[in-house]
This record gives sequence, C-alpha cells and structure tokens, in this order.
Amino acid sequence: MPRKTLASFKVEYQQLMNEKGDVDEKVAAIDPEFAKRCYELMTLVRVFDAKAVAMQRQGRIGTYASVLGQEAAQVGSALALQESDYLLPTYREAGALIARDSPMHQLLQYFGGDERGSAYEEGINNFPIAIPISSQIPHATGIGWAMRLKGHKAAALVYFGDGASSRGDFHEAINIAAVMKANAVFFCQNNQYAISLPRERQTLAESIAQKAISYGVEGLQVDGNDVLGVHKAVSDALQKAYTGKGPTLIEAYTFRLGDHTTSDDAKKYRDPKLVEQWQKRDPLARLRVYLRQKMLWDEDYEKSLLERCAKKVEDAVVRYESTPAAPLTDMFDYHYAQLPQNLAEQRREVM
Ligand SMILES: Cc1ncc(C[n+]2csc(CCOP(=O)(O)OP(=O)(O)O)c2C)c(N)n1
Repeated sequence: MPRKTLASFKVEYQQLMNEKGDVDEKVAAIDPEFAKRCYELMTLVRVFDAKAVAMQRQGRIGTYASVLGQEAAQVGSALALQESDYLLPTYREAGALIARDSPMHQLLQYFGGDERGSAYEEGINNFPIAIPISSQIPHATGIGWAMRLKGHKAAALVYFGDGASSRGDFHEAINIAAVMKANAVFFCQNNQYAISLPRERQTLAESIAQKAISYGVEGLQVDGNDVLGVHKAVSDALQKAYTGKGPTLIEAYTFRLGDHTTSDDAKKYRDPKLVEQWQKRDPLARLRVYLRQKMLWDEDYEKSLLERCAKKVEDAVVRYESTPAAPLTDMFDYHYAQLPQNLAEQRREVM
C-alpha cells in the first residue's frame, strides 16, 4: 500500500567557535571582552571543581559530582540569564551556579551536607540542587507557565542530563510547557553517560534535541564545548520565551571528563582513548587560542588568573570550614510542613 509523507523534520546543529578557536562571525558578532569573561569564569569553575574533588578525598565534604569538561555548557548557558530568570540545577551544576552568583562557600556547605548551602540570599533566583533525576524539570514548566500568566519578562532555565531525557517527568514537563507556551528553556547536557550507561544504550534517538519534535517544540543541538555557541543558543531561546513564543529544548553535546561522582570509577566502563579524544576538545583550550589571537591571553595573564581563582576558592573554603556546624535538628526541618510523630520524637532526641 503506498504511503504518503505526513510530515518531515530536521534537527539542526549549531557551533560558533570550532575546536581550533576560529569563530564564524557571520553567525554572530563576538565581543572579545565577553569571551574573556567566559574564560575567567570557566577557569574559576575548573579550580573550584578540582578543589572540591580533593576535599571529598580528604573527608572535608561528602560526595561531589565533577563539572570537568562541561564548563562551557554551564557558564555559557548561565550567563545568558537575566537576574529575574530562574535557574534549576542538578547536582552537576557547580559551574552554572558559580556563573549565576551562588556563593562558593554555600556550594561547599551543600556538598558537606549542610542545608544552609541551599538557602541563597534574596534576589538570587537559583533553585536548590535536585538529586532525584528529572524531578526539577516539571518545576521549570510550572515557573515558566507562571511567568507567562503574570506577563513577566522572565523565564526558567532547567538543567538535566541525557539520562534524564528518558524519564517520564521530562516528557510530561516539555509536553505541557509546549501546550501552555511556558517561558521555559530545557537545557540538556548530553555528556554521553548516565553513570556507567553510555548514551546509545539509554536511547536509540540519534539526538536528544529531536525529542522536542514530538511535542511541537523547537529542538536544537549545540556544540556544548563552545561557550559562545551555547550562550547564543540559550540567549535566543530566552528571548523567544520572553516574547510568548514558548519553550525550546537545547542539547549541549559534550563529554564528562571526570568520574560520574567521587563515588565512581569511570575507568571501569570507559575506554581511556575516548577520554583522550575529548580532552583534545577541552572547552578552555579553544577559548585560549581565540583570546591569544585577539591579544587577550598570554602566560603571565594565565598565571595571575590562576592565582586569583585559587584565592577566591581558598577564601570560600575558609568561610565554609570556619562556619559553626549547623544544628543537628536541620536534618528534620526542611522536608515536612508538619513532622510525622516518629521523626518529631527523633528530633527531640538530638536537641
Ligand atoms: C529518580 C532517580 N533515579 C535514579 C537515580 C540515581 N542516579 C543518580 S545520577 C544518575 C544518572 C543520571 O544521568 P544523566 O541524567 O545523564 O546526568 P549526568 O549525571 O550524566 O549529568 C542516576 C540514575 C537518581 N538520582 N534519581
């Protein structure tokens, strides 16, 4: 029986700066000073990340999820936000959170098991870190819908991994966001693995971006190691959201260079050659080449930048470690409006 084509679709890929640091200025004009700002933040994130991993090894914080390799995806996306927008992170978003003004000592508190790490000052619209996979995605739909109903020029940017895009919450959230034209941007960092599960064993879809199509949403894949390309894609999606044109799904194609968390050993399931290949695509390295071409980078600048970053991180560590411990009752105080009786009894015991 002959069949006719009902619809056909395409999935687009966007890159502004290639691996060699060359920029396609036809796509977008680049402000070199902005590129430098991105580089400085990405360097700060890398220094913080290395310190956090080391501190976990020394027993000074609990389990930590490294951002190594994903700095461009996180900094580029977070810098696209306006103050009034909302950022909804997972456990892997230290980079986005630092770029969006979450104080680093609070990140250490969070990973040190201190609830005060999630209590940001008024005016920082960053949600608490979500550990249950995908649970934060419907929240972004809700916020984005509320922004639309209130007529606010603000949107929700929600982060999640490739693994999360296989869960129901993702599909429900993006479907209803599309129907309600919620001011939401769904930002998937496809770092190729969900713990030890490679992307191709988790979904047969050739891209995560194309999952948008079934919900009538625009889906776009960007080079996740290209900070300027990510920034452009997220800025465009936010503009679209502010003007009532609905949500966008952006897949930042990247790679997790470290372990899943400090409790993992990726050498057990990942070919070191693959890691080597991706190390050559280091998001900081390509930006360095670009900045050098623009006479904005040299060895002395790098040295002083690393020193400045180390000092900021060290100050955050001192603040974290010199803050008196949180009261033990904190572990009971944030989950229930009214504590069940058995927990109320336990709470009395620790007082
Ligand atoms: C609801 C739920 N199921 C299982 C887990 C255990 N878990 C923690 S991380 C993870 C993989 C997530 O992979 P992905 O979404 O790709 O994000 P990534 O860690 O790679 O950034 C799983 C299954 C969890 N945290 N929450």
